[in-house]
Amino acid sequence: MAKVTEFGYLGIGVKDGDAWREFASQVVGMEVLDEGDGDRFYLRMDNQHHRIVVNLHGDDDMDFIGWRVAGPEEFDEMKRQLDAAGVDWKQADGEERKERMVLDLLKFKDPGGNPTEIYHGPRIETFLPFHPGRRMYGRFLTGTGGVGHCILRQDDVQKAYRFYTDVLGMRGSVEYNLPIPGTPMTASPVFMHCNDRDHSVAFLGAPMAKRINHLMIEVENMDDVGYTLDIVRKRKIPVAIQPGKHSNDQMWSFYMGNPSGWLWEYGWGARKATHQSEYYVADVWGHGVEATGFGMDLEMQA
Ligand code: MBD
Ligand code: FE
Repeated sequence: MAKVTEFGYLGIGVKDGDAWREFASQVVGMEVLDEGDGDRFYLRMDNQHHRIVVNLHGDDDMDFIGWRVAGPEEFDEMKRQLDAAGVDWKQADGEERKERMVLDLLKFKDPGGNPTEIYHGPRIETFLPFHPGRRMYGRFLTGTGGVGHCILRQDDVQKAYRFYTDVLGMRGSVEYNLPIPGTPMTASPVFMHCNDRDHSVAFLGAPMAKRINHLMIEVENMDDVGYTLDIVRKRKIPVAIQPGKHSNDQMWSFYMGNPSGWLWEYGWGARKATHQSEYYVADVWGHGVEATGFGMDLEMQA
């Protein structure tokens, strides 16, 4: 069975391109590449041409997510897996491959309706070292763990779980059972991994206003989390989740509102995927809810 190997890129649609340029480079530290046909710009995090495409005049939501496979054989095998699952996928043409800067590419929608792409062969530009948009102590931690992780909308989490395991070759499970205060209900989000990153995608199991709830990016040096938080506080950017440590990836992280009104999680120090299922009822420490309305209003403290 072919398996996806990393969450390799993300496309987002934005209304305020200038605000996004400023946010991505001066708040987050990414490198802005002003290429494209004037309808988009790119964000670089490492030696891959880009990790994020920012499409202008968008709807302030995710446009597409790209999952990498190892090479041409796995790419063909993935087509057979999609066919066997009855997925309506489309082979990209040369123009689309050029735009994504990959050797080959196909597109479909996941069970939640999220535009999803499988590709192999990203454009790696080691001759052009990553240059952060502002000062950083270290670098973004991508590598074999890909961009980071995100939470995507699914109407039926069980169906999504089956699709991401049986068709895309990922593994995962429910990792938290969190009591929802004032109700007899429990929130049971599902986390999926495809490499040593603890999770590359997760599903909340609760209604979501947007296709994406948050993108997590990781840095190599803990001081970059603090340095970024200081910038966020100085600029009065909303902090939806205060610094804290998750139980599953054991990462120090906080969540800030981006110019499109969804969240970016900024973290350091995650442990590697355990590759065995576990569940938790609380986070290790912190992660108190601060700014509400970003779809992350549930306290995760014991
Ligand atoms: C995460 O990265 C996360 O975003 C949540 C809500 C819980 C555990 C890990
Ligand atoms: Fe997260």
